[in-house]
Amino acid sequence: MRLRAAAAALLAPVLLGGCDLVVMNPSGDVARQQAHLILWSTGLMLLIIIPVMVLTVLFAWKYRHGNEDAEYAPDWDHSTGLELIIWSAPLMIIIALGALTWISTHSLDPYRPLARIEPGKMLAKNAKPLEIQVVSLDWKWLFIYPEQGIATVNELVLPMNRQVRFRITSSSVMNTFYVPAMAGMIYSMPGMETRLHAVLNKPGRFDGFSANYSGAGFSDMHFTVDSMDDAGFAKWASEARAAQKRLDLPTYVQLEKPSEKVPAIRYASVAPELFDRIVGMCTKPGETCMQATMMQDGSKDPRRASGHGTPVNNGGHMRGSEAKGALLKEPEEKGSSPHRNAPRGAAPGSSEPGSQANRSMTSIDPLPAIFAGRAAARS
Ligand SMILES: [Cu+2]
Repeated sequence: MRLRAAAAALLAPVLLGGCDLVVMNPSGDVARQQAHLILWSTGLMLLIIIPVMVLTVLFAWKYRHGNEDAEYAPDWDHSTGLELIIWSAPLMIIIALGALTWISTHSLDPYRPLARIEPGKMLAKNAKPLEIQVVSLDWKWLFIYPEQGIATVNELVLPMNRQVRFRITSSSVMNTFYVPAMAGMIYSMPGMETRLHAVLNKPGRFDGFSANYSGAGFSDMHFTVDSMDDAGFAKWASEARAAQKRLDLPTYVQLEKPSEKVPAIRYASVAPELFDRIVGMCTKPGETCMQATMMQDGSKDPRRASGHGTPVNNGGHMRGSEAKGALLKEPEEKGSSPHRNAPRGAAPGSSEPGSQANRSMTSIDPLPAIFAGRAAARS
């Protein structure tokens, strides 16, 4: 028995070393910082958990029934020293965890442009990020490269060690854009745009997928992420530019239709402002873009001649217009109704033992005249 336990203890690191958890061993600087955050917070919490578990066993052993040597103190009830340890240790850990969380949620904010490419290598202030527009379709991923003028489906290629700015949206339902080796997951939502800044530091092929269930074809809604050096990326982009297919609006409307297990597709060109049209939900002919609707609604408001910023569904009811209804009436304008639960005097029975009114102690005030009249007419 003891031998088997020893063997298990010896084997554990070997067995655990075999699995390569991509989240804990990523290839992008952002995901690595997130992995460090997980390790630090786990370590900080273990500072409490491990001593508590060890002490539990220790106390149970020391004060066991059979131990005659344990000190017996039935009147003990307070120890300032113990209180100090018990309260200060978790307090310090919470403060440390809070500081760590505060700093990293701000420095790892996905909307914030990266400050560094990898540890110790700061990003030049004027270095332009590569913009990639990501659209989650049913059930495939569309990537638009505005700088290169190309687009792909289910194939994402990134130049190594260059900051990438992802602009993310969805065509129909909510998904999440997730490349575990690169950074955390970001929701893609129809009619709106979310963002992610990230970088890959190692060459290779990684997995990308959605972590938010979106229906029948969800299981095969994967894409490959290839990280290449600059020359490889340029070569790939020029190959894509030589592709047969072009992504104009009618092609996009076809592409948008639900389909499963779609192989990688490359498009040599992209309709101008396609991504903004997808966000504005106006890819089909004759549809008005949401941005335009907002401008129009905004321009109805005389105080907003610039045509900016009023919500879409606010038409016809601008701020500052007269509100109607009870909220704006004076109390005397609203009138009043009978006060049915006002305190009433003692029951008649207490002063008039034989009164007719004692027959029904549940009766309340007579009905208001208007109802009483109708009730009388009915009977
Ligand atoms: Cu949400």
